[in-house]
Amino acid sequence: MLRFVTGNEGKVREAREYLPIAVEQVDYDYVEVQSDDLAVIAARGARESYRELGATEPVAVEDSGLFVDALDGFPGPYSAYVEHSLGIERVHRLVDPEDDHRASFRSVVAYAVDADAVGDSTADGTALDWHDGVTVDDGVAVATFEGTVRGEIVAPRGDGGFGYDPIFEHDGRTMAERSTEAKNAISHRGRALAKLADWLAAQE
Ligand code: ITT
Repeated sequence: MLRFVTGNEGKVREAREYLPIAVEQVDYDYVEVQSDDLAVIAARGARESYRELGATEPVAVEDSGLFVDALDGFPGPYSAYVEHSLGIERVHRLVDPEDDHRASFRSVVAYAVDADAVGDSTADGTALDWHDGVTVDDGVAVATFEGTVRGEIVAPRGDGGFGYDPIFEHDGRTMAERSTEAKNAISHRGRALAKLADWLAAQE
């Protein structure tokens, strides 16, 4: 069983669709450190959550964001704040129609587990094909898995998904115009979760 620490039900829905293990949503408010690096934010959150929840089961935290090329990566790590303050329609309007509309969605899933459970694979490096970084501290291993998808910022379309999905178009359709399954197959979170799923399979 995996305890997914998040207040975002959309993330949990996608994780349940993707991972081969049971996913329980835990609403714990970890400290989101200020960093331009999603991996740092997610890894710190996972480590703190694992410690504070007295976890006996692995814990996952995911940090994600929309990085708009023409806005030098804005809103990036501040995507949640900007979504709730400006709203996605205004983010779309921030991109000058004459400008490049390209953008990336990025996701980092950080997975915290008792270091003994992954001892061999982290020590001899066999897991390195799947995860993008691992830190072991005080008996807790935290592995991070990254995923990115490129697309374009467009006027809102579709009523599926969540967050910025209606203004992010990939391959002719916005993310909000796809089913969860179809979005997972190409999305930043789907790609990060796929790496985690491969890694979990290799642990068995
Ligand atoms: P947590 O409780 O997990 O932190 P959150 O929604 O605050 O949930 P983040 O801090 O990772 O999540 O912020 C990510 C922001 O990017 C937030 O505004 C999301 O709505 C948006 N976002 C992330 N993934 C997305 C996706 O797949 N589709 C649309 N918007 C997404």
